[in-house]
Amino acid sequence: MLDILRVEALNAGSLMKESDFVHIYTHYDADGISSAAVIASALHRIEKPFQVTFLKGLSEGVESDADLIILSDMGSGYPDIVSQIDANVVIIDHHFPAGKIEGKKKLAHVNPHLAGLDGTFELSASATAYVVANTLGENSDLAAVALVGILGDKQKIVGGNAEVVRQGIETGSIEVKRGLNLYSGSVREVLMISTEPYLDLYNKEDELEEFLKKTGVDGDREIDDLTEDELRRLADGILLRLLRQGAYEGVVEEFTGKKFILKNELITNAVMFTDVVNACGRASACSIGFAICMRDKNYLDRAVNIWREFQEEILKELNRRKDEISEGECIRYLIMDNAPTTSPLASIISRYLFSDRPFIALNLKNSISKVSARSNPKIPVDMGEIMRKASMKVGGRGGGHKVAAGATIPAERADEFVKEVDRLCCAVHGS
Ligand SMILES: [Mn+2]
Repeated sequence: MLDILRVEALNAGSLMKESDFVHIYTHYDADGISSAAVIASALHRIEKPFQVTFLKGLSEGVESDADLIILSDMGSGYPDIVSQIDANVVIIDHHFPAGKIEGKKKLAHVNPHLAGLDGTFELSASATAYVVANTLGENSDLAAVALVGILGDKQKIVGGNAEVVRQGIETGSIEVKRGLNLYSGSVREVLMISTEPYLDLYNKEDELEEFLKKTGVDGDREIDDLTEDELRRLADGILLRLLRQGAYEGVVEEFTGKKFILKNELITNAVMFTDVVNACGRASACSIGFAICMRDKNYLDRAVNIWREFQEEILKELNRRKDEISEGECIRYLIMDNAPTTSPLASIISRYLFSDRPFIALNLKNSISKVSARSNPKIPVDMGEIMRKASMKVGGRGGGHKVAAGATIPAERADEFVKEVDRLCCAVHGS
């Protein structure tokens, strides 16, 4: 299936080979960081010098003396900006292309959408980068790094992604094991700090000890060393707790069954590696996330510390905010002032605490309010559509997917906005 990308990937590969110096611009999230690492590793192995810059978006602009600019996890949506770049350009992206690019010099545009593949769920930028990397040499071990982007973008392991993972398994860089998709570490620490699934055990020592006693699993044991029997009891305990908490049933599948082990990476637990890289990106420490994707041991401790602080910040914020959640007729909502983060909170609350209704979180900053909206497949509303309509009504902008959407609205019209979202959600329910 990935062969269909190969022609354009080969073009990208030859531009990389013929350049003297490469400047990679990439997105700051886990997919962007891991994509850059896949490309950079391949360049390093053919002794091609490179530099990496992390961006929130391409609108920040590109300025470089390099004779080859690589745009990864971005570029396809900005034909105007790309057309102005005065160097050879390689785009390695999986966002929907938004028009014709007139390159000033040579251009290779590797994007699953252009080859008839699904880039939304079935091929991440990192997996696309993996295809390009393998035109430069035997780089199949990088499938493990590509998996970080696949998981980070919450894509599915089907189609092209599945092919990348299969190659990783065949060549020994990825192993699939039966088990729970939890972080690695002591059982006690993992249960406390986990956000996927979120178990509401942070800073609740008595409850945690009670939970461990009931499940009969020693909290000091390493999760990765548990026997099948212990794992089963732990899984049962977690399931029961999730259902009592009000979690969406769909989350159960996500943490039971199989887990991916990355044999050659600094963090072998794939979900943990992904979350560490993601946390580095969100904490403006992209280069540390990049370094561990490049297997540089010197940065491992710092990366893990950033991740731990990031987790704790979310968990503390959840403990603070949980009681502030309000109810409308058909939705639940949370209005916050200058909160450090909105979207991880909204995801956790809607997935693990209140999954029966759509949920929106508003974060008021100065005159603007950022909105994160969440739903799940069991609720028959399209939050993307509702965000678009409701934000328009109050002079803002919004949109997104059915289950995850967002908006930016004028802060002084927040109450009116919440009422409109509630009304639109009720209208859907009623019909
Ligand atoms: Mn991506």
